[in-house]
Amino acid sequence: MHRTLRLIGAASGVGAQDPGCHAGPTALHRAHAFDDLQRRPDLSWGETLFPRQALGGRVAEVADLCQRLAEAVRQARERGETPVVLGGDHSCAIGTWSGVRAASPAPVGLLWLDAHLDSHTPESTHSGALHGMPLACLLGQGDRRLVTVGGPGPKLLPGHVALIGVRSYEPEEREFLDRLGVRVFTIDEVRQRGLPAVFGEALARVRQAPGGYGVSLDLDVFDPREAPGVGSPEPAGLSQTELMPALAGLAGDPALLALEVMEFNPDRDAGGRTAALLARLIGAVFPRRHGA
Ligand code: NNH
Ligand code: MN
Ligand code: MN
Ligand code: MN
Repeated sequence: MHRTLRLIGAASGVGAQDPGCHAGPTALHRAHAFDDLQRRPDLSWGETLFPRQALGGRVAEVADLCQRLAEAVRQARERGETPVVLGGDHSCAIGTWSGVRAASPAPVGLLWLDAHLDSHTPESTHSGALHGMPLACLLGQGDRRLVTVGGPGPKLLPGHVALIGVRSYEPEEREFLDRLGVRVFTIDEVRQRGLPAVFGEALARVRQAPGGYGVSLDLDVFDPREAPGVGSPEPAGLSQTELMPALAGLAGDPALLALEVMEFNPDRDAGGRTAALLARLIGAVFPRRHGA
């Protein structure tokens, strides 16, 4: 199938305790690892959105950025483009998937690849960090200003969501997801069954959504030895050898609506390895067609 890719930067750091991911999109735009991608005729780098110091504190700031991101993503989808959102801390997922949902006539699914669950509410969070809450917001729970970004919530239905690679979470967020019936594939389950089996099952679930599905990839799903440039490194993650073939299997799937790759922190990216991994990842999911 023919796609036109639209890269959109979301330069948020305010959603995390360590704000280093705010520099992610700008660093990628300049990175040599991105040169080949940016020469592709089927890809354009659209806007990079920066936070504005909104009156009302961090929630207002994240809500404002997500509102603008949702609008950019919705417009890209309505032009028939495939948005590829680059972060930025993971709180921006609220904007990406609210925008995808707004452009879709039917419910959409979401595959969430992350070391974490990102499913806290303001009541359950231990850290207070908003990048620990976006999935709960998309499922309709959390601060009203975030739940209603780009339209009324919930943006996702629990049966259309699956997480893979999880290995660090607090009990309250796990209880929240279990109560809703969201499927969580922990790294232990991946180790027992192998990634191909787990990935296939997760994909089958999110593909049940009638409107298509998206992928939200938090770079900390990878092992930090391979992807050191992330906001919150967690040991014992997935290897590229495991995850890249699974992601390459999505290439050409017309039901895939958008991709986001979040939590890139250039300050921690020794040798530019994570930027290079990210460029390869986009190329794997969206290979350039011959003659295109
Ligand atoms: N669960 C933790 C919190 O709520 C960690 C969130 N950090 C992430 N999420 N990087 O992907 O603060
Ligand atoms: Mn994470
Ligand atoms: Mn804690
Ligand atoms: Mn995350």
